[in-house]
Amino acid sequence: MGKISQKKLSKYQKLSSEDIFDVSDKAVRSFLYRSAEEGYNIVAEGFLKHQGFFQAPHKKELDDVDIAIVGVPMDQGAPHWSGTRHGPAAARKWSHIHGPVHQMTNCIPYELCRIIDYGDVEFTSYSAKERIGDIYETYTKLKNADVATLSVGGEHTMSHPILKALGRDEPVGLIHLDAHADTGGTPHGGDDHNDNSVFRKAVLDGVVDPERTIQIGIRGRASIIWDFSYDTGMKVITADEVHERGAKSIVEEARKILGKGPVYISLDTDALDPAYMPGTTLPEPFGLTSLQVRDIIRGIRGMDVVGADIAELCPPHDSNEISANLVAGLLFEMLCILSEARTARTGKKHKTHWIK
Ligand SMILES: [Mn+2]
Repeated sequence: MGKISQKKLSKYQKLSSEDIFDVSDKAVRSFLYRSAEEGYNIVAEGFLKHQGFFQAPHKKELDDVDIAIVGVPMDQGAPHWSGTRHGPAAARKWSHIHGPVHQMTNCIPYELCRIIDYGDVEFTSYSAKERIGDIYETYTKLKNADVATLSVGGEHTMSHPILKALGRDEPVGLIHLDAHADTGGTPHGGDDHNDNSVFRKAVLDGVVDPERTIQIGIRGRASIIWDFSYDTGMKVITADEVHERGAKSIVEEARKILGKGPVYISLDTDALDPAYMPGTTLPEPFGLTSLQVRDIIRGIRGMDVVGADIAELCPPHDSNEISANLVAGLLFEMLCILSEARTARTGKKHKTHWIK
């Protein structure tokens, strides 16, 4: 092979621009310039001006907000490893290297919705019961302000008070990815505050419709205690079934079961195999792959998603922070479909502004 010809080199030189954002897509280019002026740092290095989830502006006021990303550092309801209280901080840190443009759909959430990092739920007590009350109060405030939420735990106990606030006027359908169905009774000597009975409680409160619920990735020794799921008409898909059928077929079934109504997504990190997600409170082998989970979430695109969460990220047991990084990547997938669903629901697009 000889040298690259002068003709080709001049062609390449003409194509190369001095422009810092050498991007031909007009929408992407305009976002990159606008956000850079407002302090968003695409390189995500140094001391970031905006340290919220995905560099979203941090705000507590809820007027003019479409989506709040909220950390829930709840830790007391997980029976095995502790440490999920550190989940929101780890996911927030790793979120800075994800987004702002979806690589397949070109979705830019910040061009569709006014998104904020609301910070973490502020607890008023050390007691699990009181903390669950604090979560409920926070999400009631968000619901009253008509703000959709993307939440990061914290262990799965948090999803019950979130759903109680969110589903109070209209029950939601549920897409639940988890190793465990979390529809158990009340274990641990009658202690009612645990991550094992979250969705039984949500059904009994009338805020989740079990006939519009699909639980995906279920496996392990606890599988014998999920009668409530089957009895109430939830669709339970084991991890083995996902491996046999593939993500696409599972998504088709989920879309059929949930139909047109409001949808909530709840992802427990232990849905994933510990090989992909070591930083989880109760690792179960033979789980889903990162691509299966990503493809299932991508497949929810276009449904009326009104909220989503990821629970049980446990940084003290994370290896090389791969779990926090994966959680952040999956959160961005969720943020994209949540922003699109919000825009479809309200019929309005709003830009996120870092500076008023
Ligand atoms: Mn769970």
